[in-house]
Amino acid sequence: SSDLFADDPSQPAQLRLSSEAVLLKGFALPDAEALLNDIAEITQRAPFRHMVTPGGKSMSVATTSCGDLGWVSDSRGYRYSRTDPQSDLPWPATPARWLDLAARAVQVSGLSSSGAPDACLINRYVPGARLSLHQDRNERDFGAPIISISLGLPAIFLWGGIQRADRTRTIPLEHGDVLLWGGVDRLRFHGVRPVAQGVASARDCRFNITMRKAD
Ligand code: MD3
Ligand code: FE
Repeated sequence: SSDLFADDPSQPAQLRLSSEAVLLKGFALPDAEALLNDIAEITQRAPFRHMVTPGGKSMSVATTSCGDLGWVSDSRGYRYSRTDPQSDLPWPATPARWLDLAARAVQVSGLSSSGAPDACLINRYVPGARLSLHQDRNERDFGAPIISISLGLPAIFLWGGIQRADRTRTIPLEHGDVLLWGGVDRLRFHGVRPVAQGVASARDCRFNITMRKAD
């Protein structure tokens, strides 16, 4: 990977992980407090919950959504839904600042995009929570990159290949990092190692926002 702005300390590091995956270190830092406030507001109407996988296991990561489409899982499988199954109400609207941040990140990354995200999944990791290796393949539109924003406690991200058995790279993700991936990198297996406890007085959990064009 190469640091495209290595000579310019005023620019955040931009690391190309592969041909269509880009990590923007600290890109969301100026918006981080506002993003956390937005999450607190969204989760008053659509609380975090532990979805059950089709295999019948409750996820250690708690999830909720905002936008036209929310990601849901139950015994029938994974899918996108226009309503929150807990309330039968539409998901809260995506804050304008999130869409603005997504558009700026796409522009800086240089990745091509078929349109704005319509689905925002919010994941909450308490210490010990993890996300096992998986592919994201429930979206109909593979022409737009997924944009992920990491907030709170750091985590080790696992970045694999197109086959589950392909070897994985480990990538540290920190508060304020933005990761984008699309195209040929869209179907890579990926996961998150169990999140470690923070040091005293630091944040007590990790949040990840993923914005996708699902429809
Ligand atoms: C997908 N979330 O919600 S996002 C998920 O940190 C999810 O909460 C993780 O995987 C999280 O489905 C990771 C970042 C990410 C990075 C690279 C990928 C997802 C990726 C590469 C290919 C496919
Ligand atoms: Fe994923």
